[in-house]
Amino acid sequence: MSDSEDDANEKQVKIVILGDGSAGKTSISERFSKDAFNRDYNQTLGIDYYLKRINLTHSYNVTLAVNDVGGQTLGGDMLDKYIYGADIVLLVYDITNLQSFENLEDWYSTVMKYCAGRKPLFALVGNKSDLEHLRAVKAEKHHQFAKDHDMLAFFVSAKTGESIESLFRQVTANLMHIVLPKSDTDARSVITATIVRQEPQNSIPIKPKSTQSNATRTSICSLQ
Ligand code: G3D
Ligand code: MG
Repeated sequence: MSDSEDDANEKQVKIVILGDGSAGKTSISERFSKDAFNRDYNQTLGIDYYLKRINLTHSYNVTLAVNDVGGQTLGGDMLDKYIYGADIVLLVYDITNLQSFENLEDWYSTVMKYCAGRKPLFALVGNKSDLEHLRAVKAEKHHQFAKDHDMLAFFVSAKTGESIESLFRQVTANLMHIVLPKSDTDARSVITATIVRQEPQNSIPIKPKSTQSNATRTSICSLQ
């Protein structure tokens, strides 16, 4: 997270999206950045990069640098570079694919290995919630994983757009210690919020301990 010296209310946040191939990382990135869902995706090779500026409060703007990492890069040479400096990591799985959920343990430990000195804010993202009838991962498992790893937890659908905007707004607000009102669901309009110094309450389903006192979070991610 970097502060602009010209405008203290302008921030840039690096978000890295990880998870197995076909979990929906590119679809989530495209839905958020372009409000589009494309059925004809090619497999992401390496990384795709999106920039989107959001308005968290009437005077508080954040530019999100969304890094969509190809699923085939777990264990790849470049993954440490992609993760470097991440403020937020979204761990995405497909709720109809149990293996994609179980592999998140490896994704999580890989990020932790590369960011030993500075844990980013993590969020667990169960994608394809429009396919509820095909669900292979129980919601309890989803919440338990998030609790065990001190993560925020979300269910979204890149296809319908459900909770996509809300996901990005909430993780960013949490990183910034901004409490968004409950009415801030998929909001595209100006949002009123209060900047607080202490831990946000009630607006986030699961609160990571790691973000409880990260006002002094550094922007250094040590590589090994
Ligand atoms: P990836 O970037 O994680 O590899 P993609 O995943 O975004 O390329 O998506 C993989 C497949 O899942 C794509 O279908 C895409 O259309 C589909 N998909 C992504 N998100 C959703 C969702 O929310 N709901 C549903 N129903 N499908 C989704 P194809 O057929 O191209 O493989
Ligand atoms: Mg992709």
